[in-house]
Amino acid sequence: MIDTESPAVVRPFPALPDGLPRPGRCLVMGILNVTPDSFSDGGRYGDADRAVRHGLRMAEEGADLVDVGGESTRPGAEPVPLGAELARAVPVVRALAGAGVPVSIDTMHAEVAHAAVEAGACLVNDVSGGLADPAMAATVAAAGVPYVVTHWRAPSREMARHAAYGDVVGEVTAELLDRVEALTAAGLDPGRIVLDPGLGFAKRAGHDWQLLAHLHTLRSAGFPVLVGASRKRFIGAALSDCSDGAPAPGERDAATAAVSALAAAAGAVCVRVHDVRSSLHAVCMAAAWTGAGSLSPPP
Ligand code: PMM
Repeated sequence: MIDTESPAVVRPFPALPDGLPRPGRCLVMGILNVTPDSFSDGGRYGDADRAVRHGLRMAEEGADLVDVGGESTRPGAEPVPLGAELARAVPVVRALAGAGVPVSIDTMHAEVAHAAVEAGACLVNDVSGGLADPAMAATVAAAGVPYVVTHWRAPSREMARHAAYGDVVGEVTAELLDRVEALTAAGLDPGRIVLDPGLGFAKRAGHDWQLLAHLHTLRSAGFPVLVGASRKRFIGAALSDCSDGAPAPGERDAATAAVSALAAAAGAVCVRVHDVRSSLHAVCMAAAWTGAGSLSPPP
C-alpha cells in the first residue's frame, strides 16, 4: 500500500542501487543530448567531439553522471532510426566512460542500451519505463546495471493527448508500480530500479507541480526517485506567473536549481540537469539543510 504520510517522516537518502556514485547527497546527472532537436540544447552537441568535450566539462563541474541521449524526447519529436541513435550515442558513451566519467544512456531501445553498456555505461535511463521496447527488461536484467523507470504513456508525438488525470499523483505512482511488477516479472532485480515521475511526459504544468509537491508519495513506494525538471515548460510557466512572460529554456537554470534543492530536500536521489554547477550547489544546500535538521537543536 502507498504511504501518503507527510514529507517530514520520509528519510532523506534511501539506498542507491549498486554501481552508482555515492557522494552522500543527491546525485547530479548532467544532460548530454547528442541530437539535432532536443528542446533546450538540440543541435549544440550533435557533433561527437563537441559532445565529448561538453561531457568532460560537466564532469569537471561536478556531475556525478553524464546522461548521453541520441534521440530527442521533446513533445512532438519524431522517432529516429535505430542506426542513427546508435551512431550518435555509443561513441560518446565509449569516449566518456574511457575517460573515467560515469555515464548513463538515455534510450528507449534495448539495442542501444545493450551497446551503450558494452561501451561502458553504468546505468540505463529509459523515459518509456520499458513500454517502448518489450526487449528492454531482459536486456537490462542481463546487463545487471541500475535502470531508471520513468512514467510514460505514449510516444513523444502523441503524448499531449494523454495528459488527462483525475488524481495525477495516485495514478502516476500506481502506473509506475505496474511497470515495476511487469519488469521484475521479466527478470529485473527490484534493487536496481529507480523511479521517475516523468515531468513533462504526458503532463501539463499543473500535473508536474503536483508530482513535485507530493514527491514523498512516490518515495513511499519504496524505490529511489530521480527528478528530471531541468528547463522544462512547467518551470517557464511558474516563472511567467511572477515575471514578464516565460524566459527561454536557456534562462531557466536558476529556477531549475531551486527545484533541484527542493527535490533533494524531499528525498530525490538524483536530479537530471543541463547546468551542473548551479544544481550541484543547490543539492549541497539541501544536504546541509536536511543534515542539520536531523541533529538536535543547540541548547
Ligand atoms: N526528460 C527528458 C529526457 N530524458 N530522463 C529522465 N529519467 N527523466 C526526465 O524527466 C527526462 C529524461 C527530456 O528533457 P531534455 O530534452 O532536456 O533531455
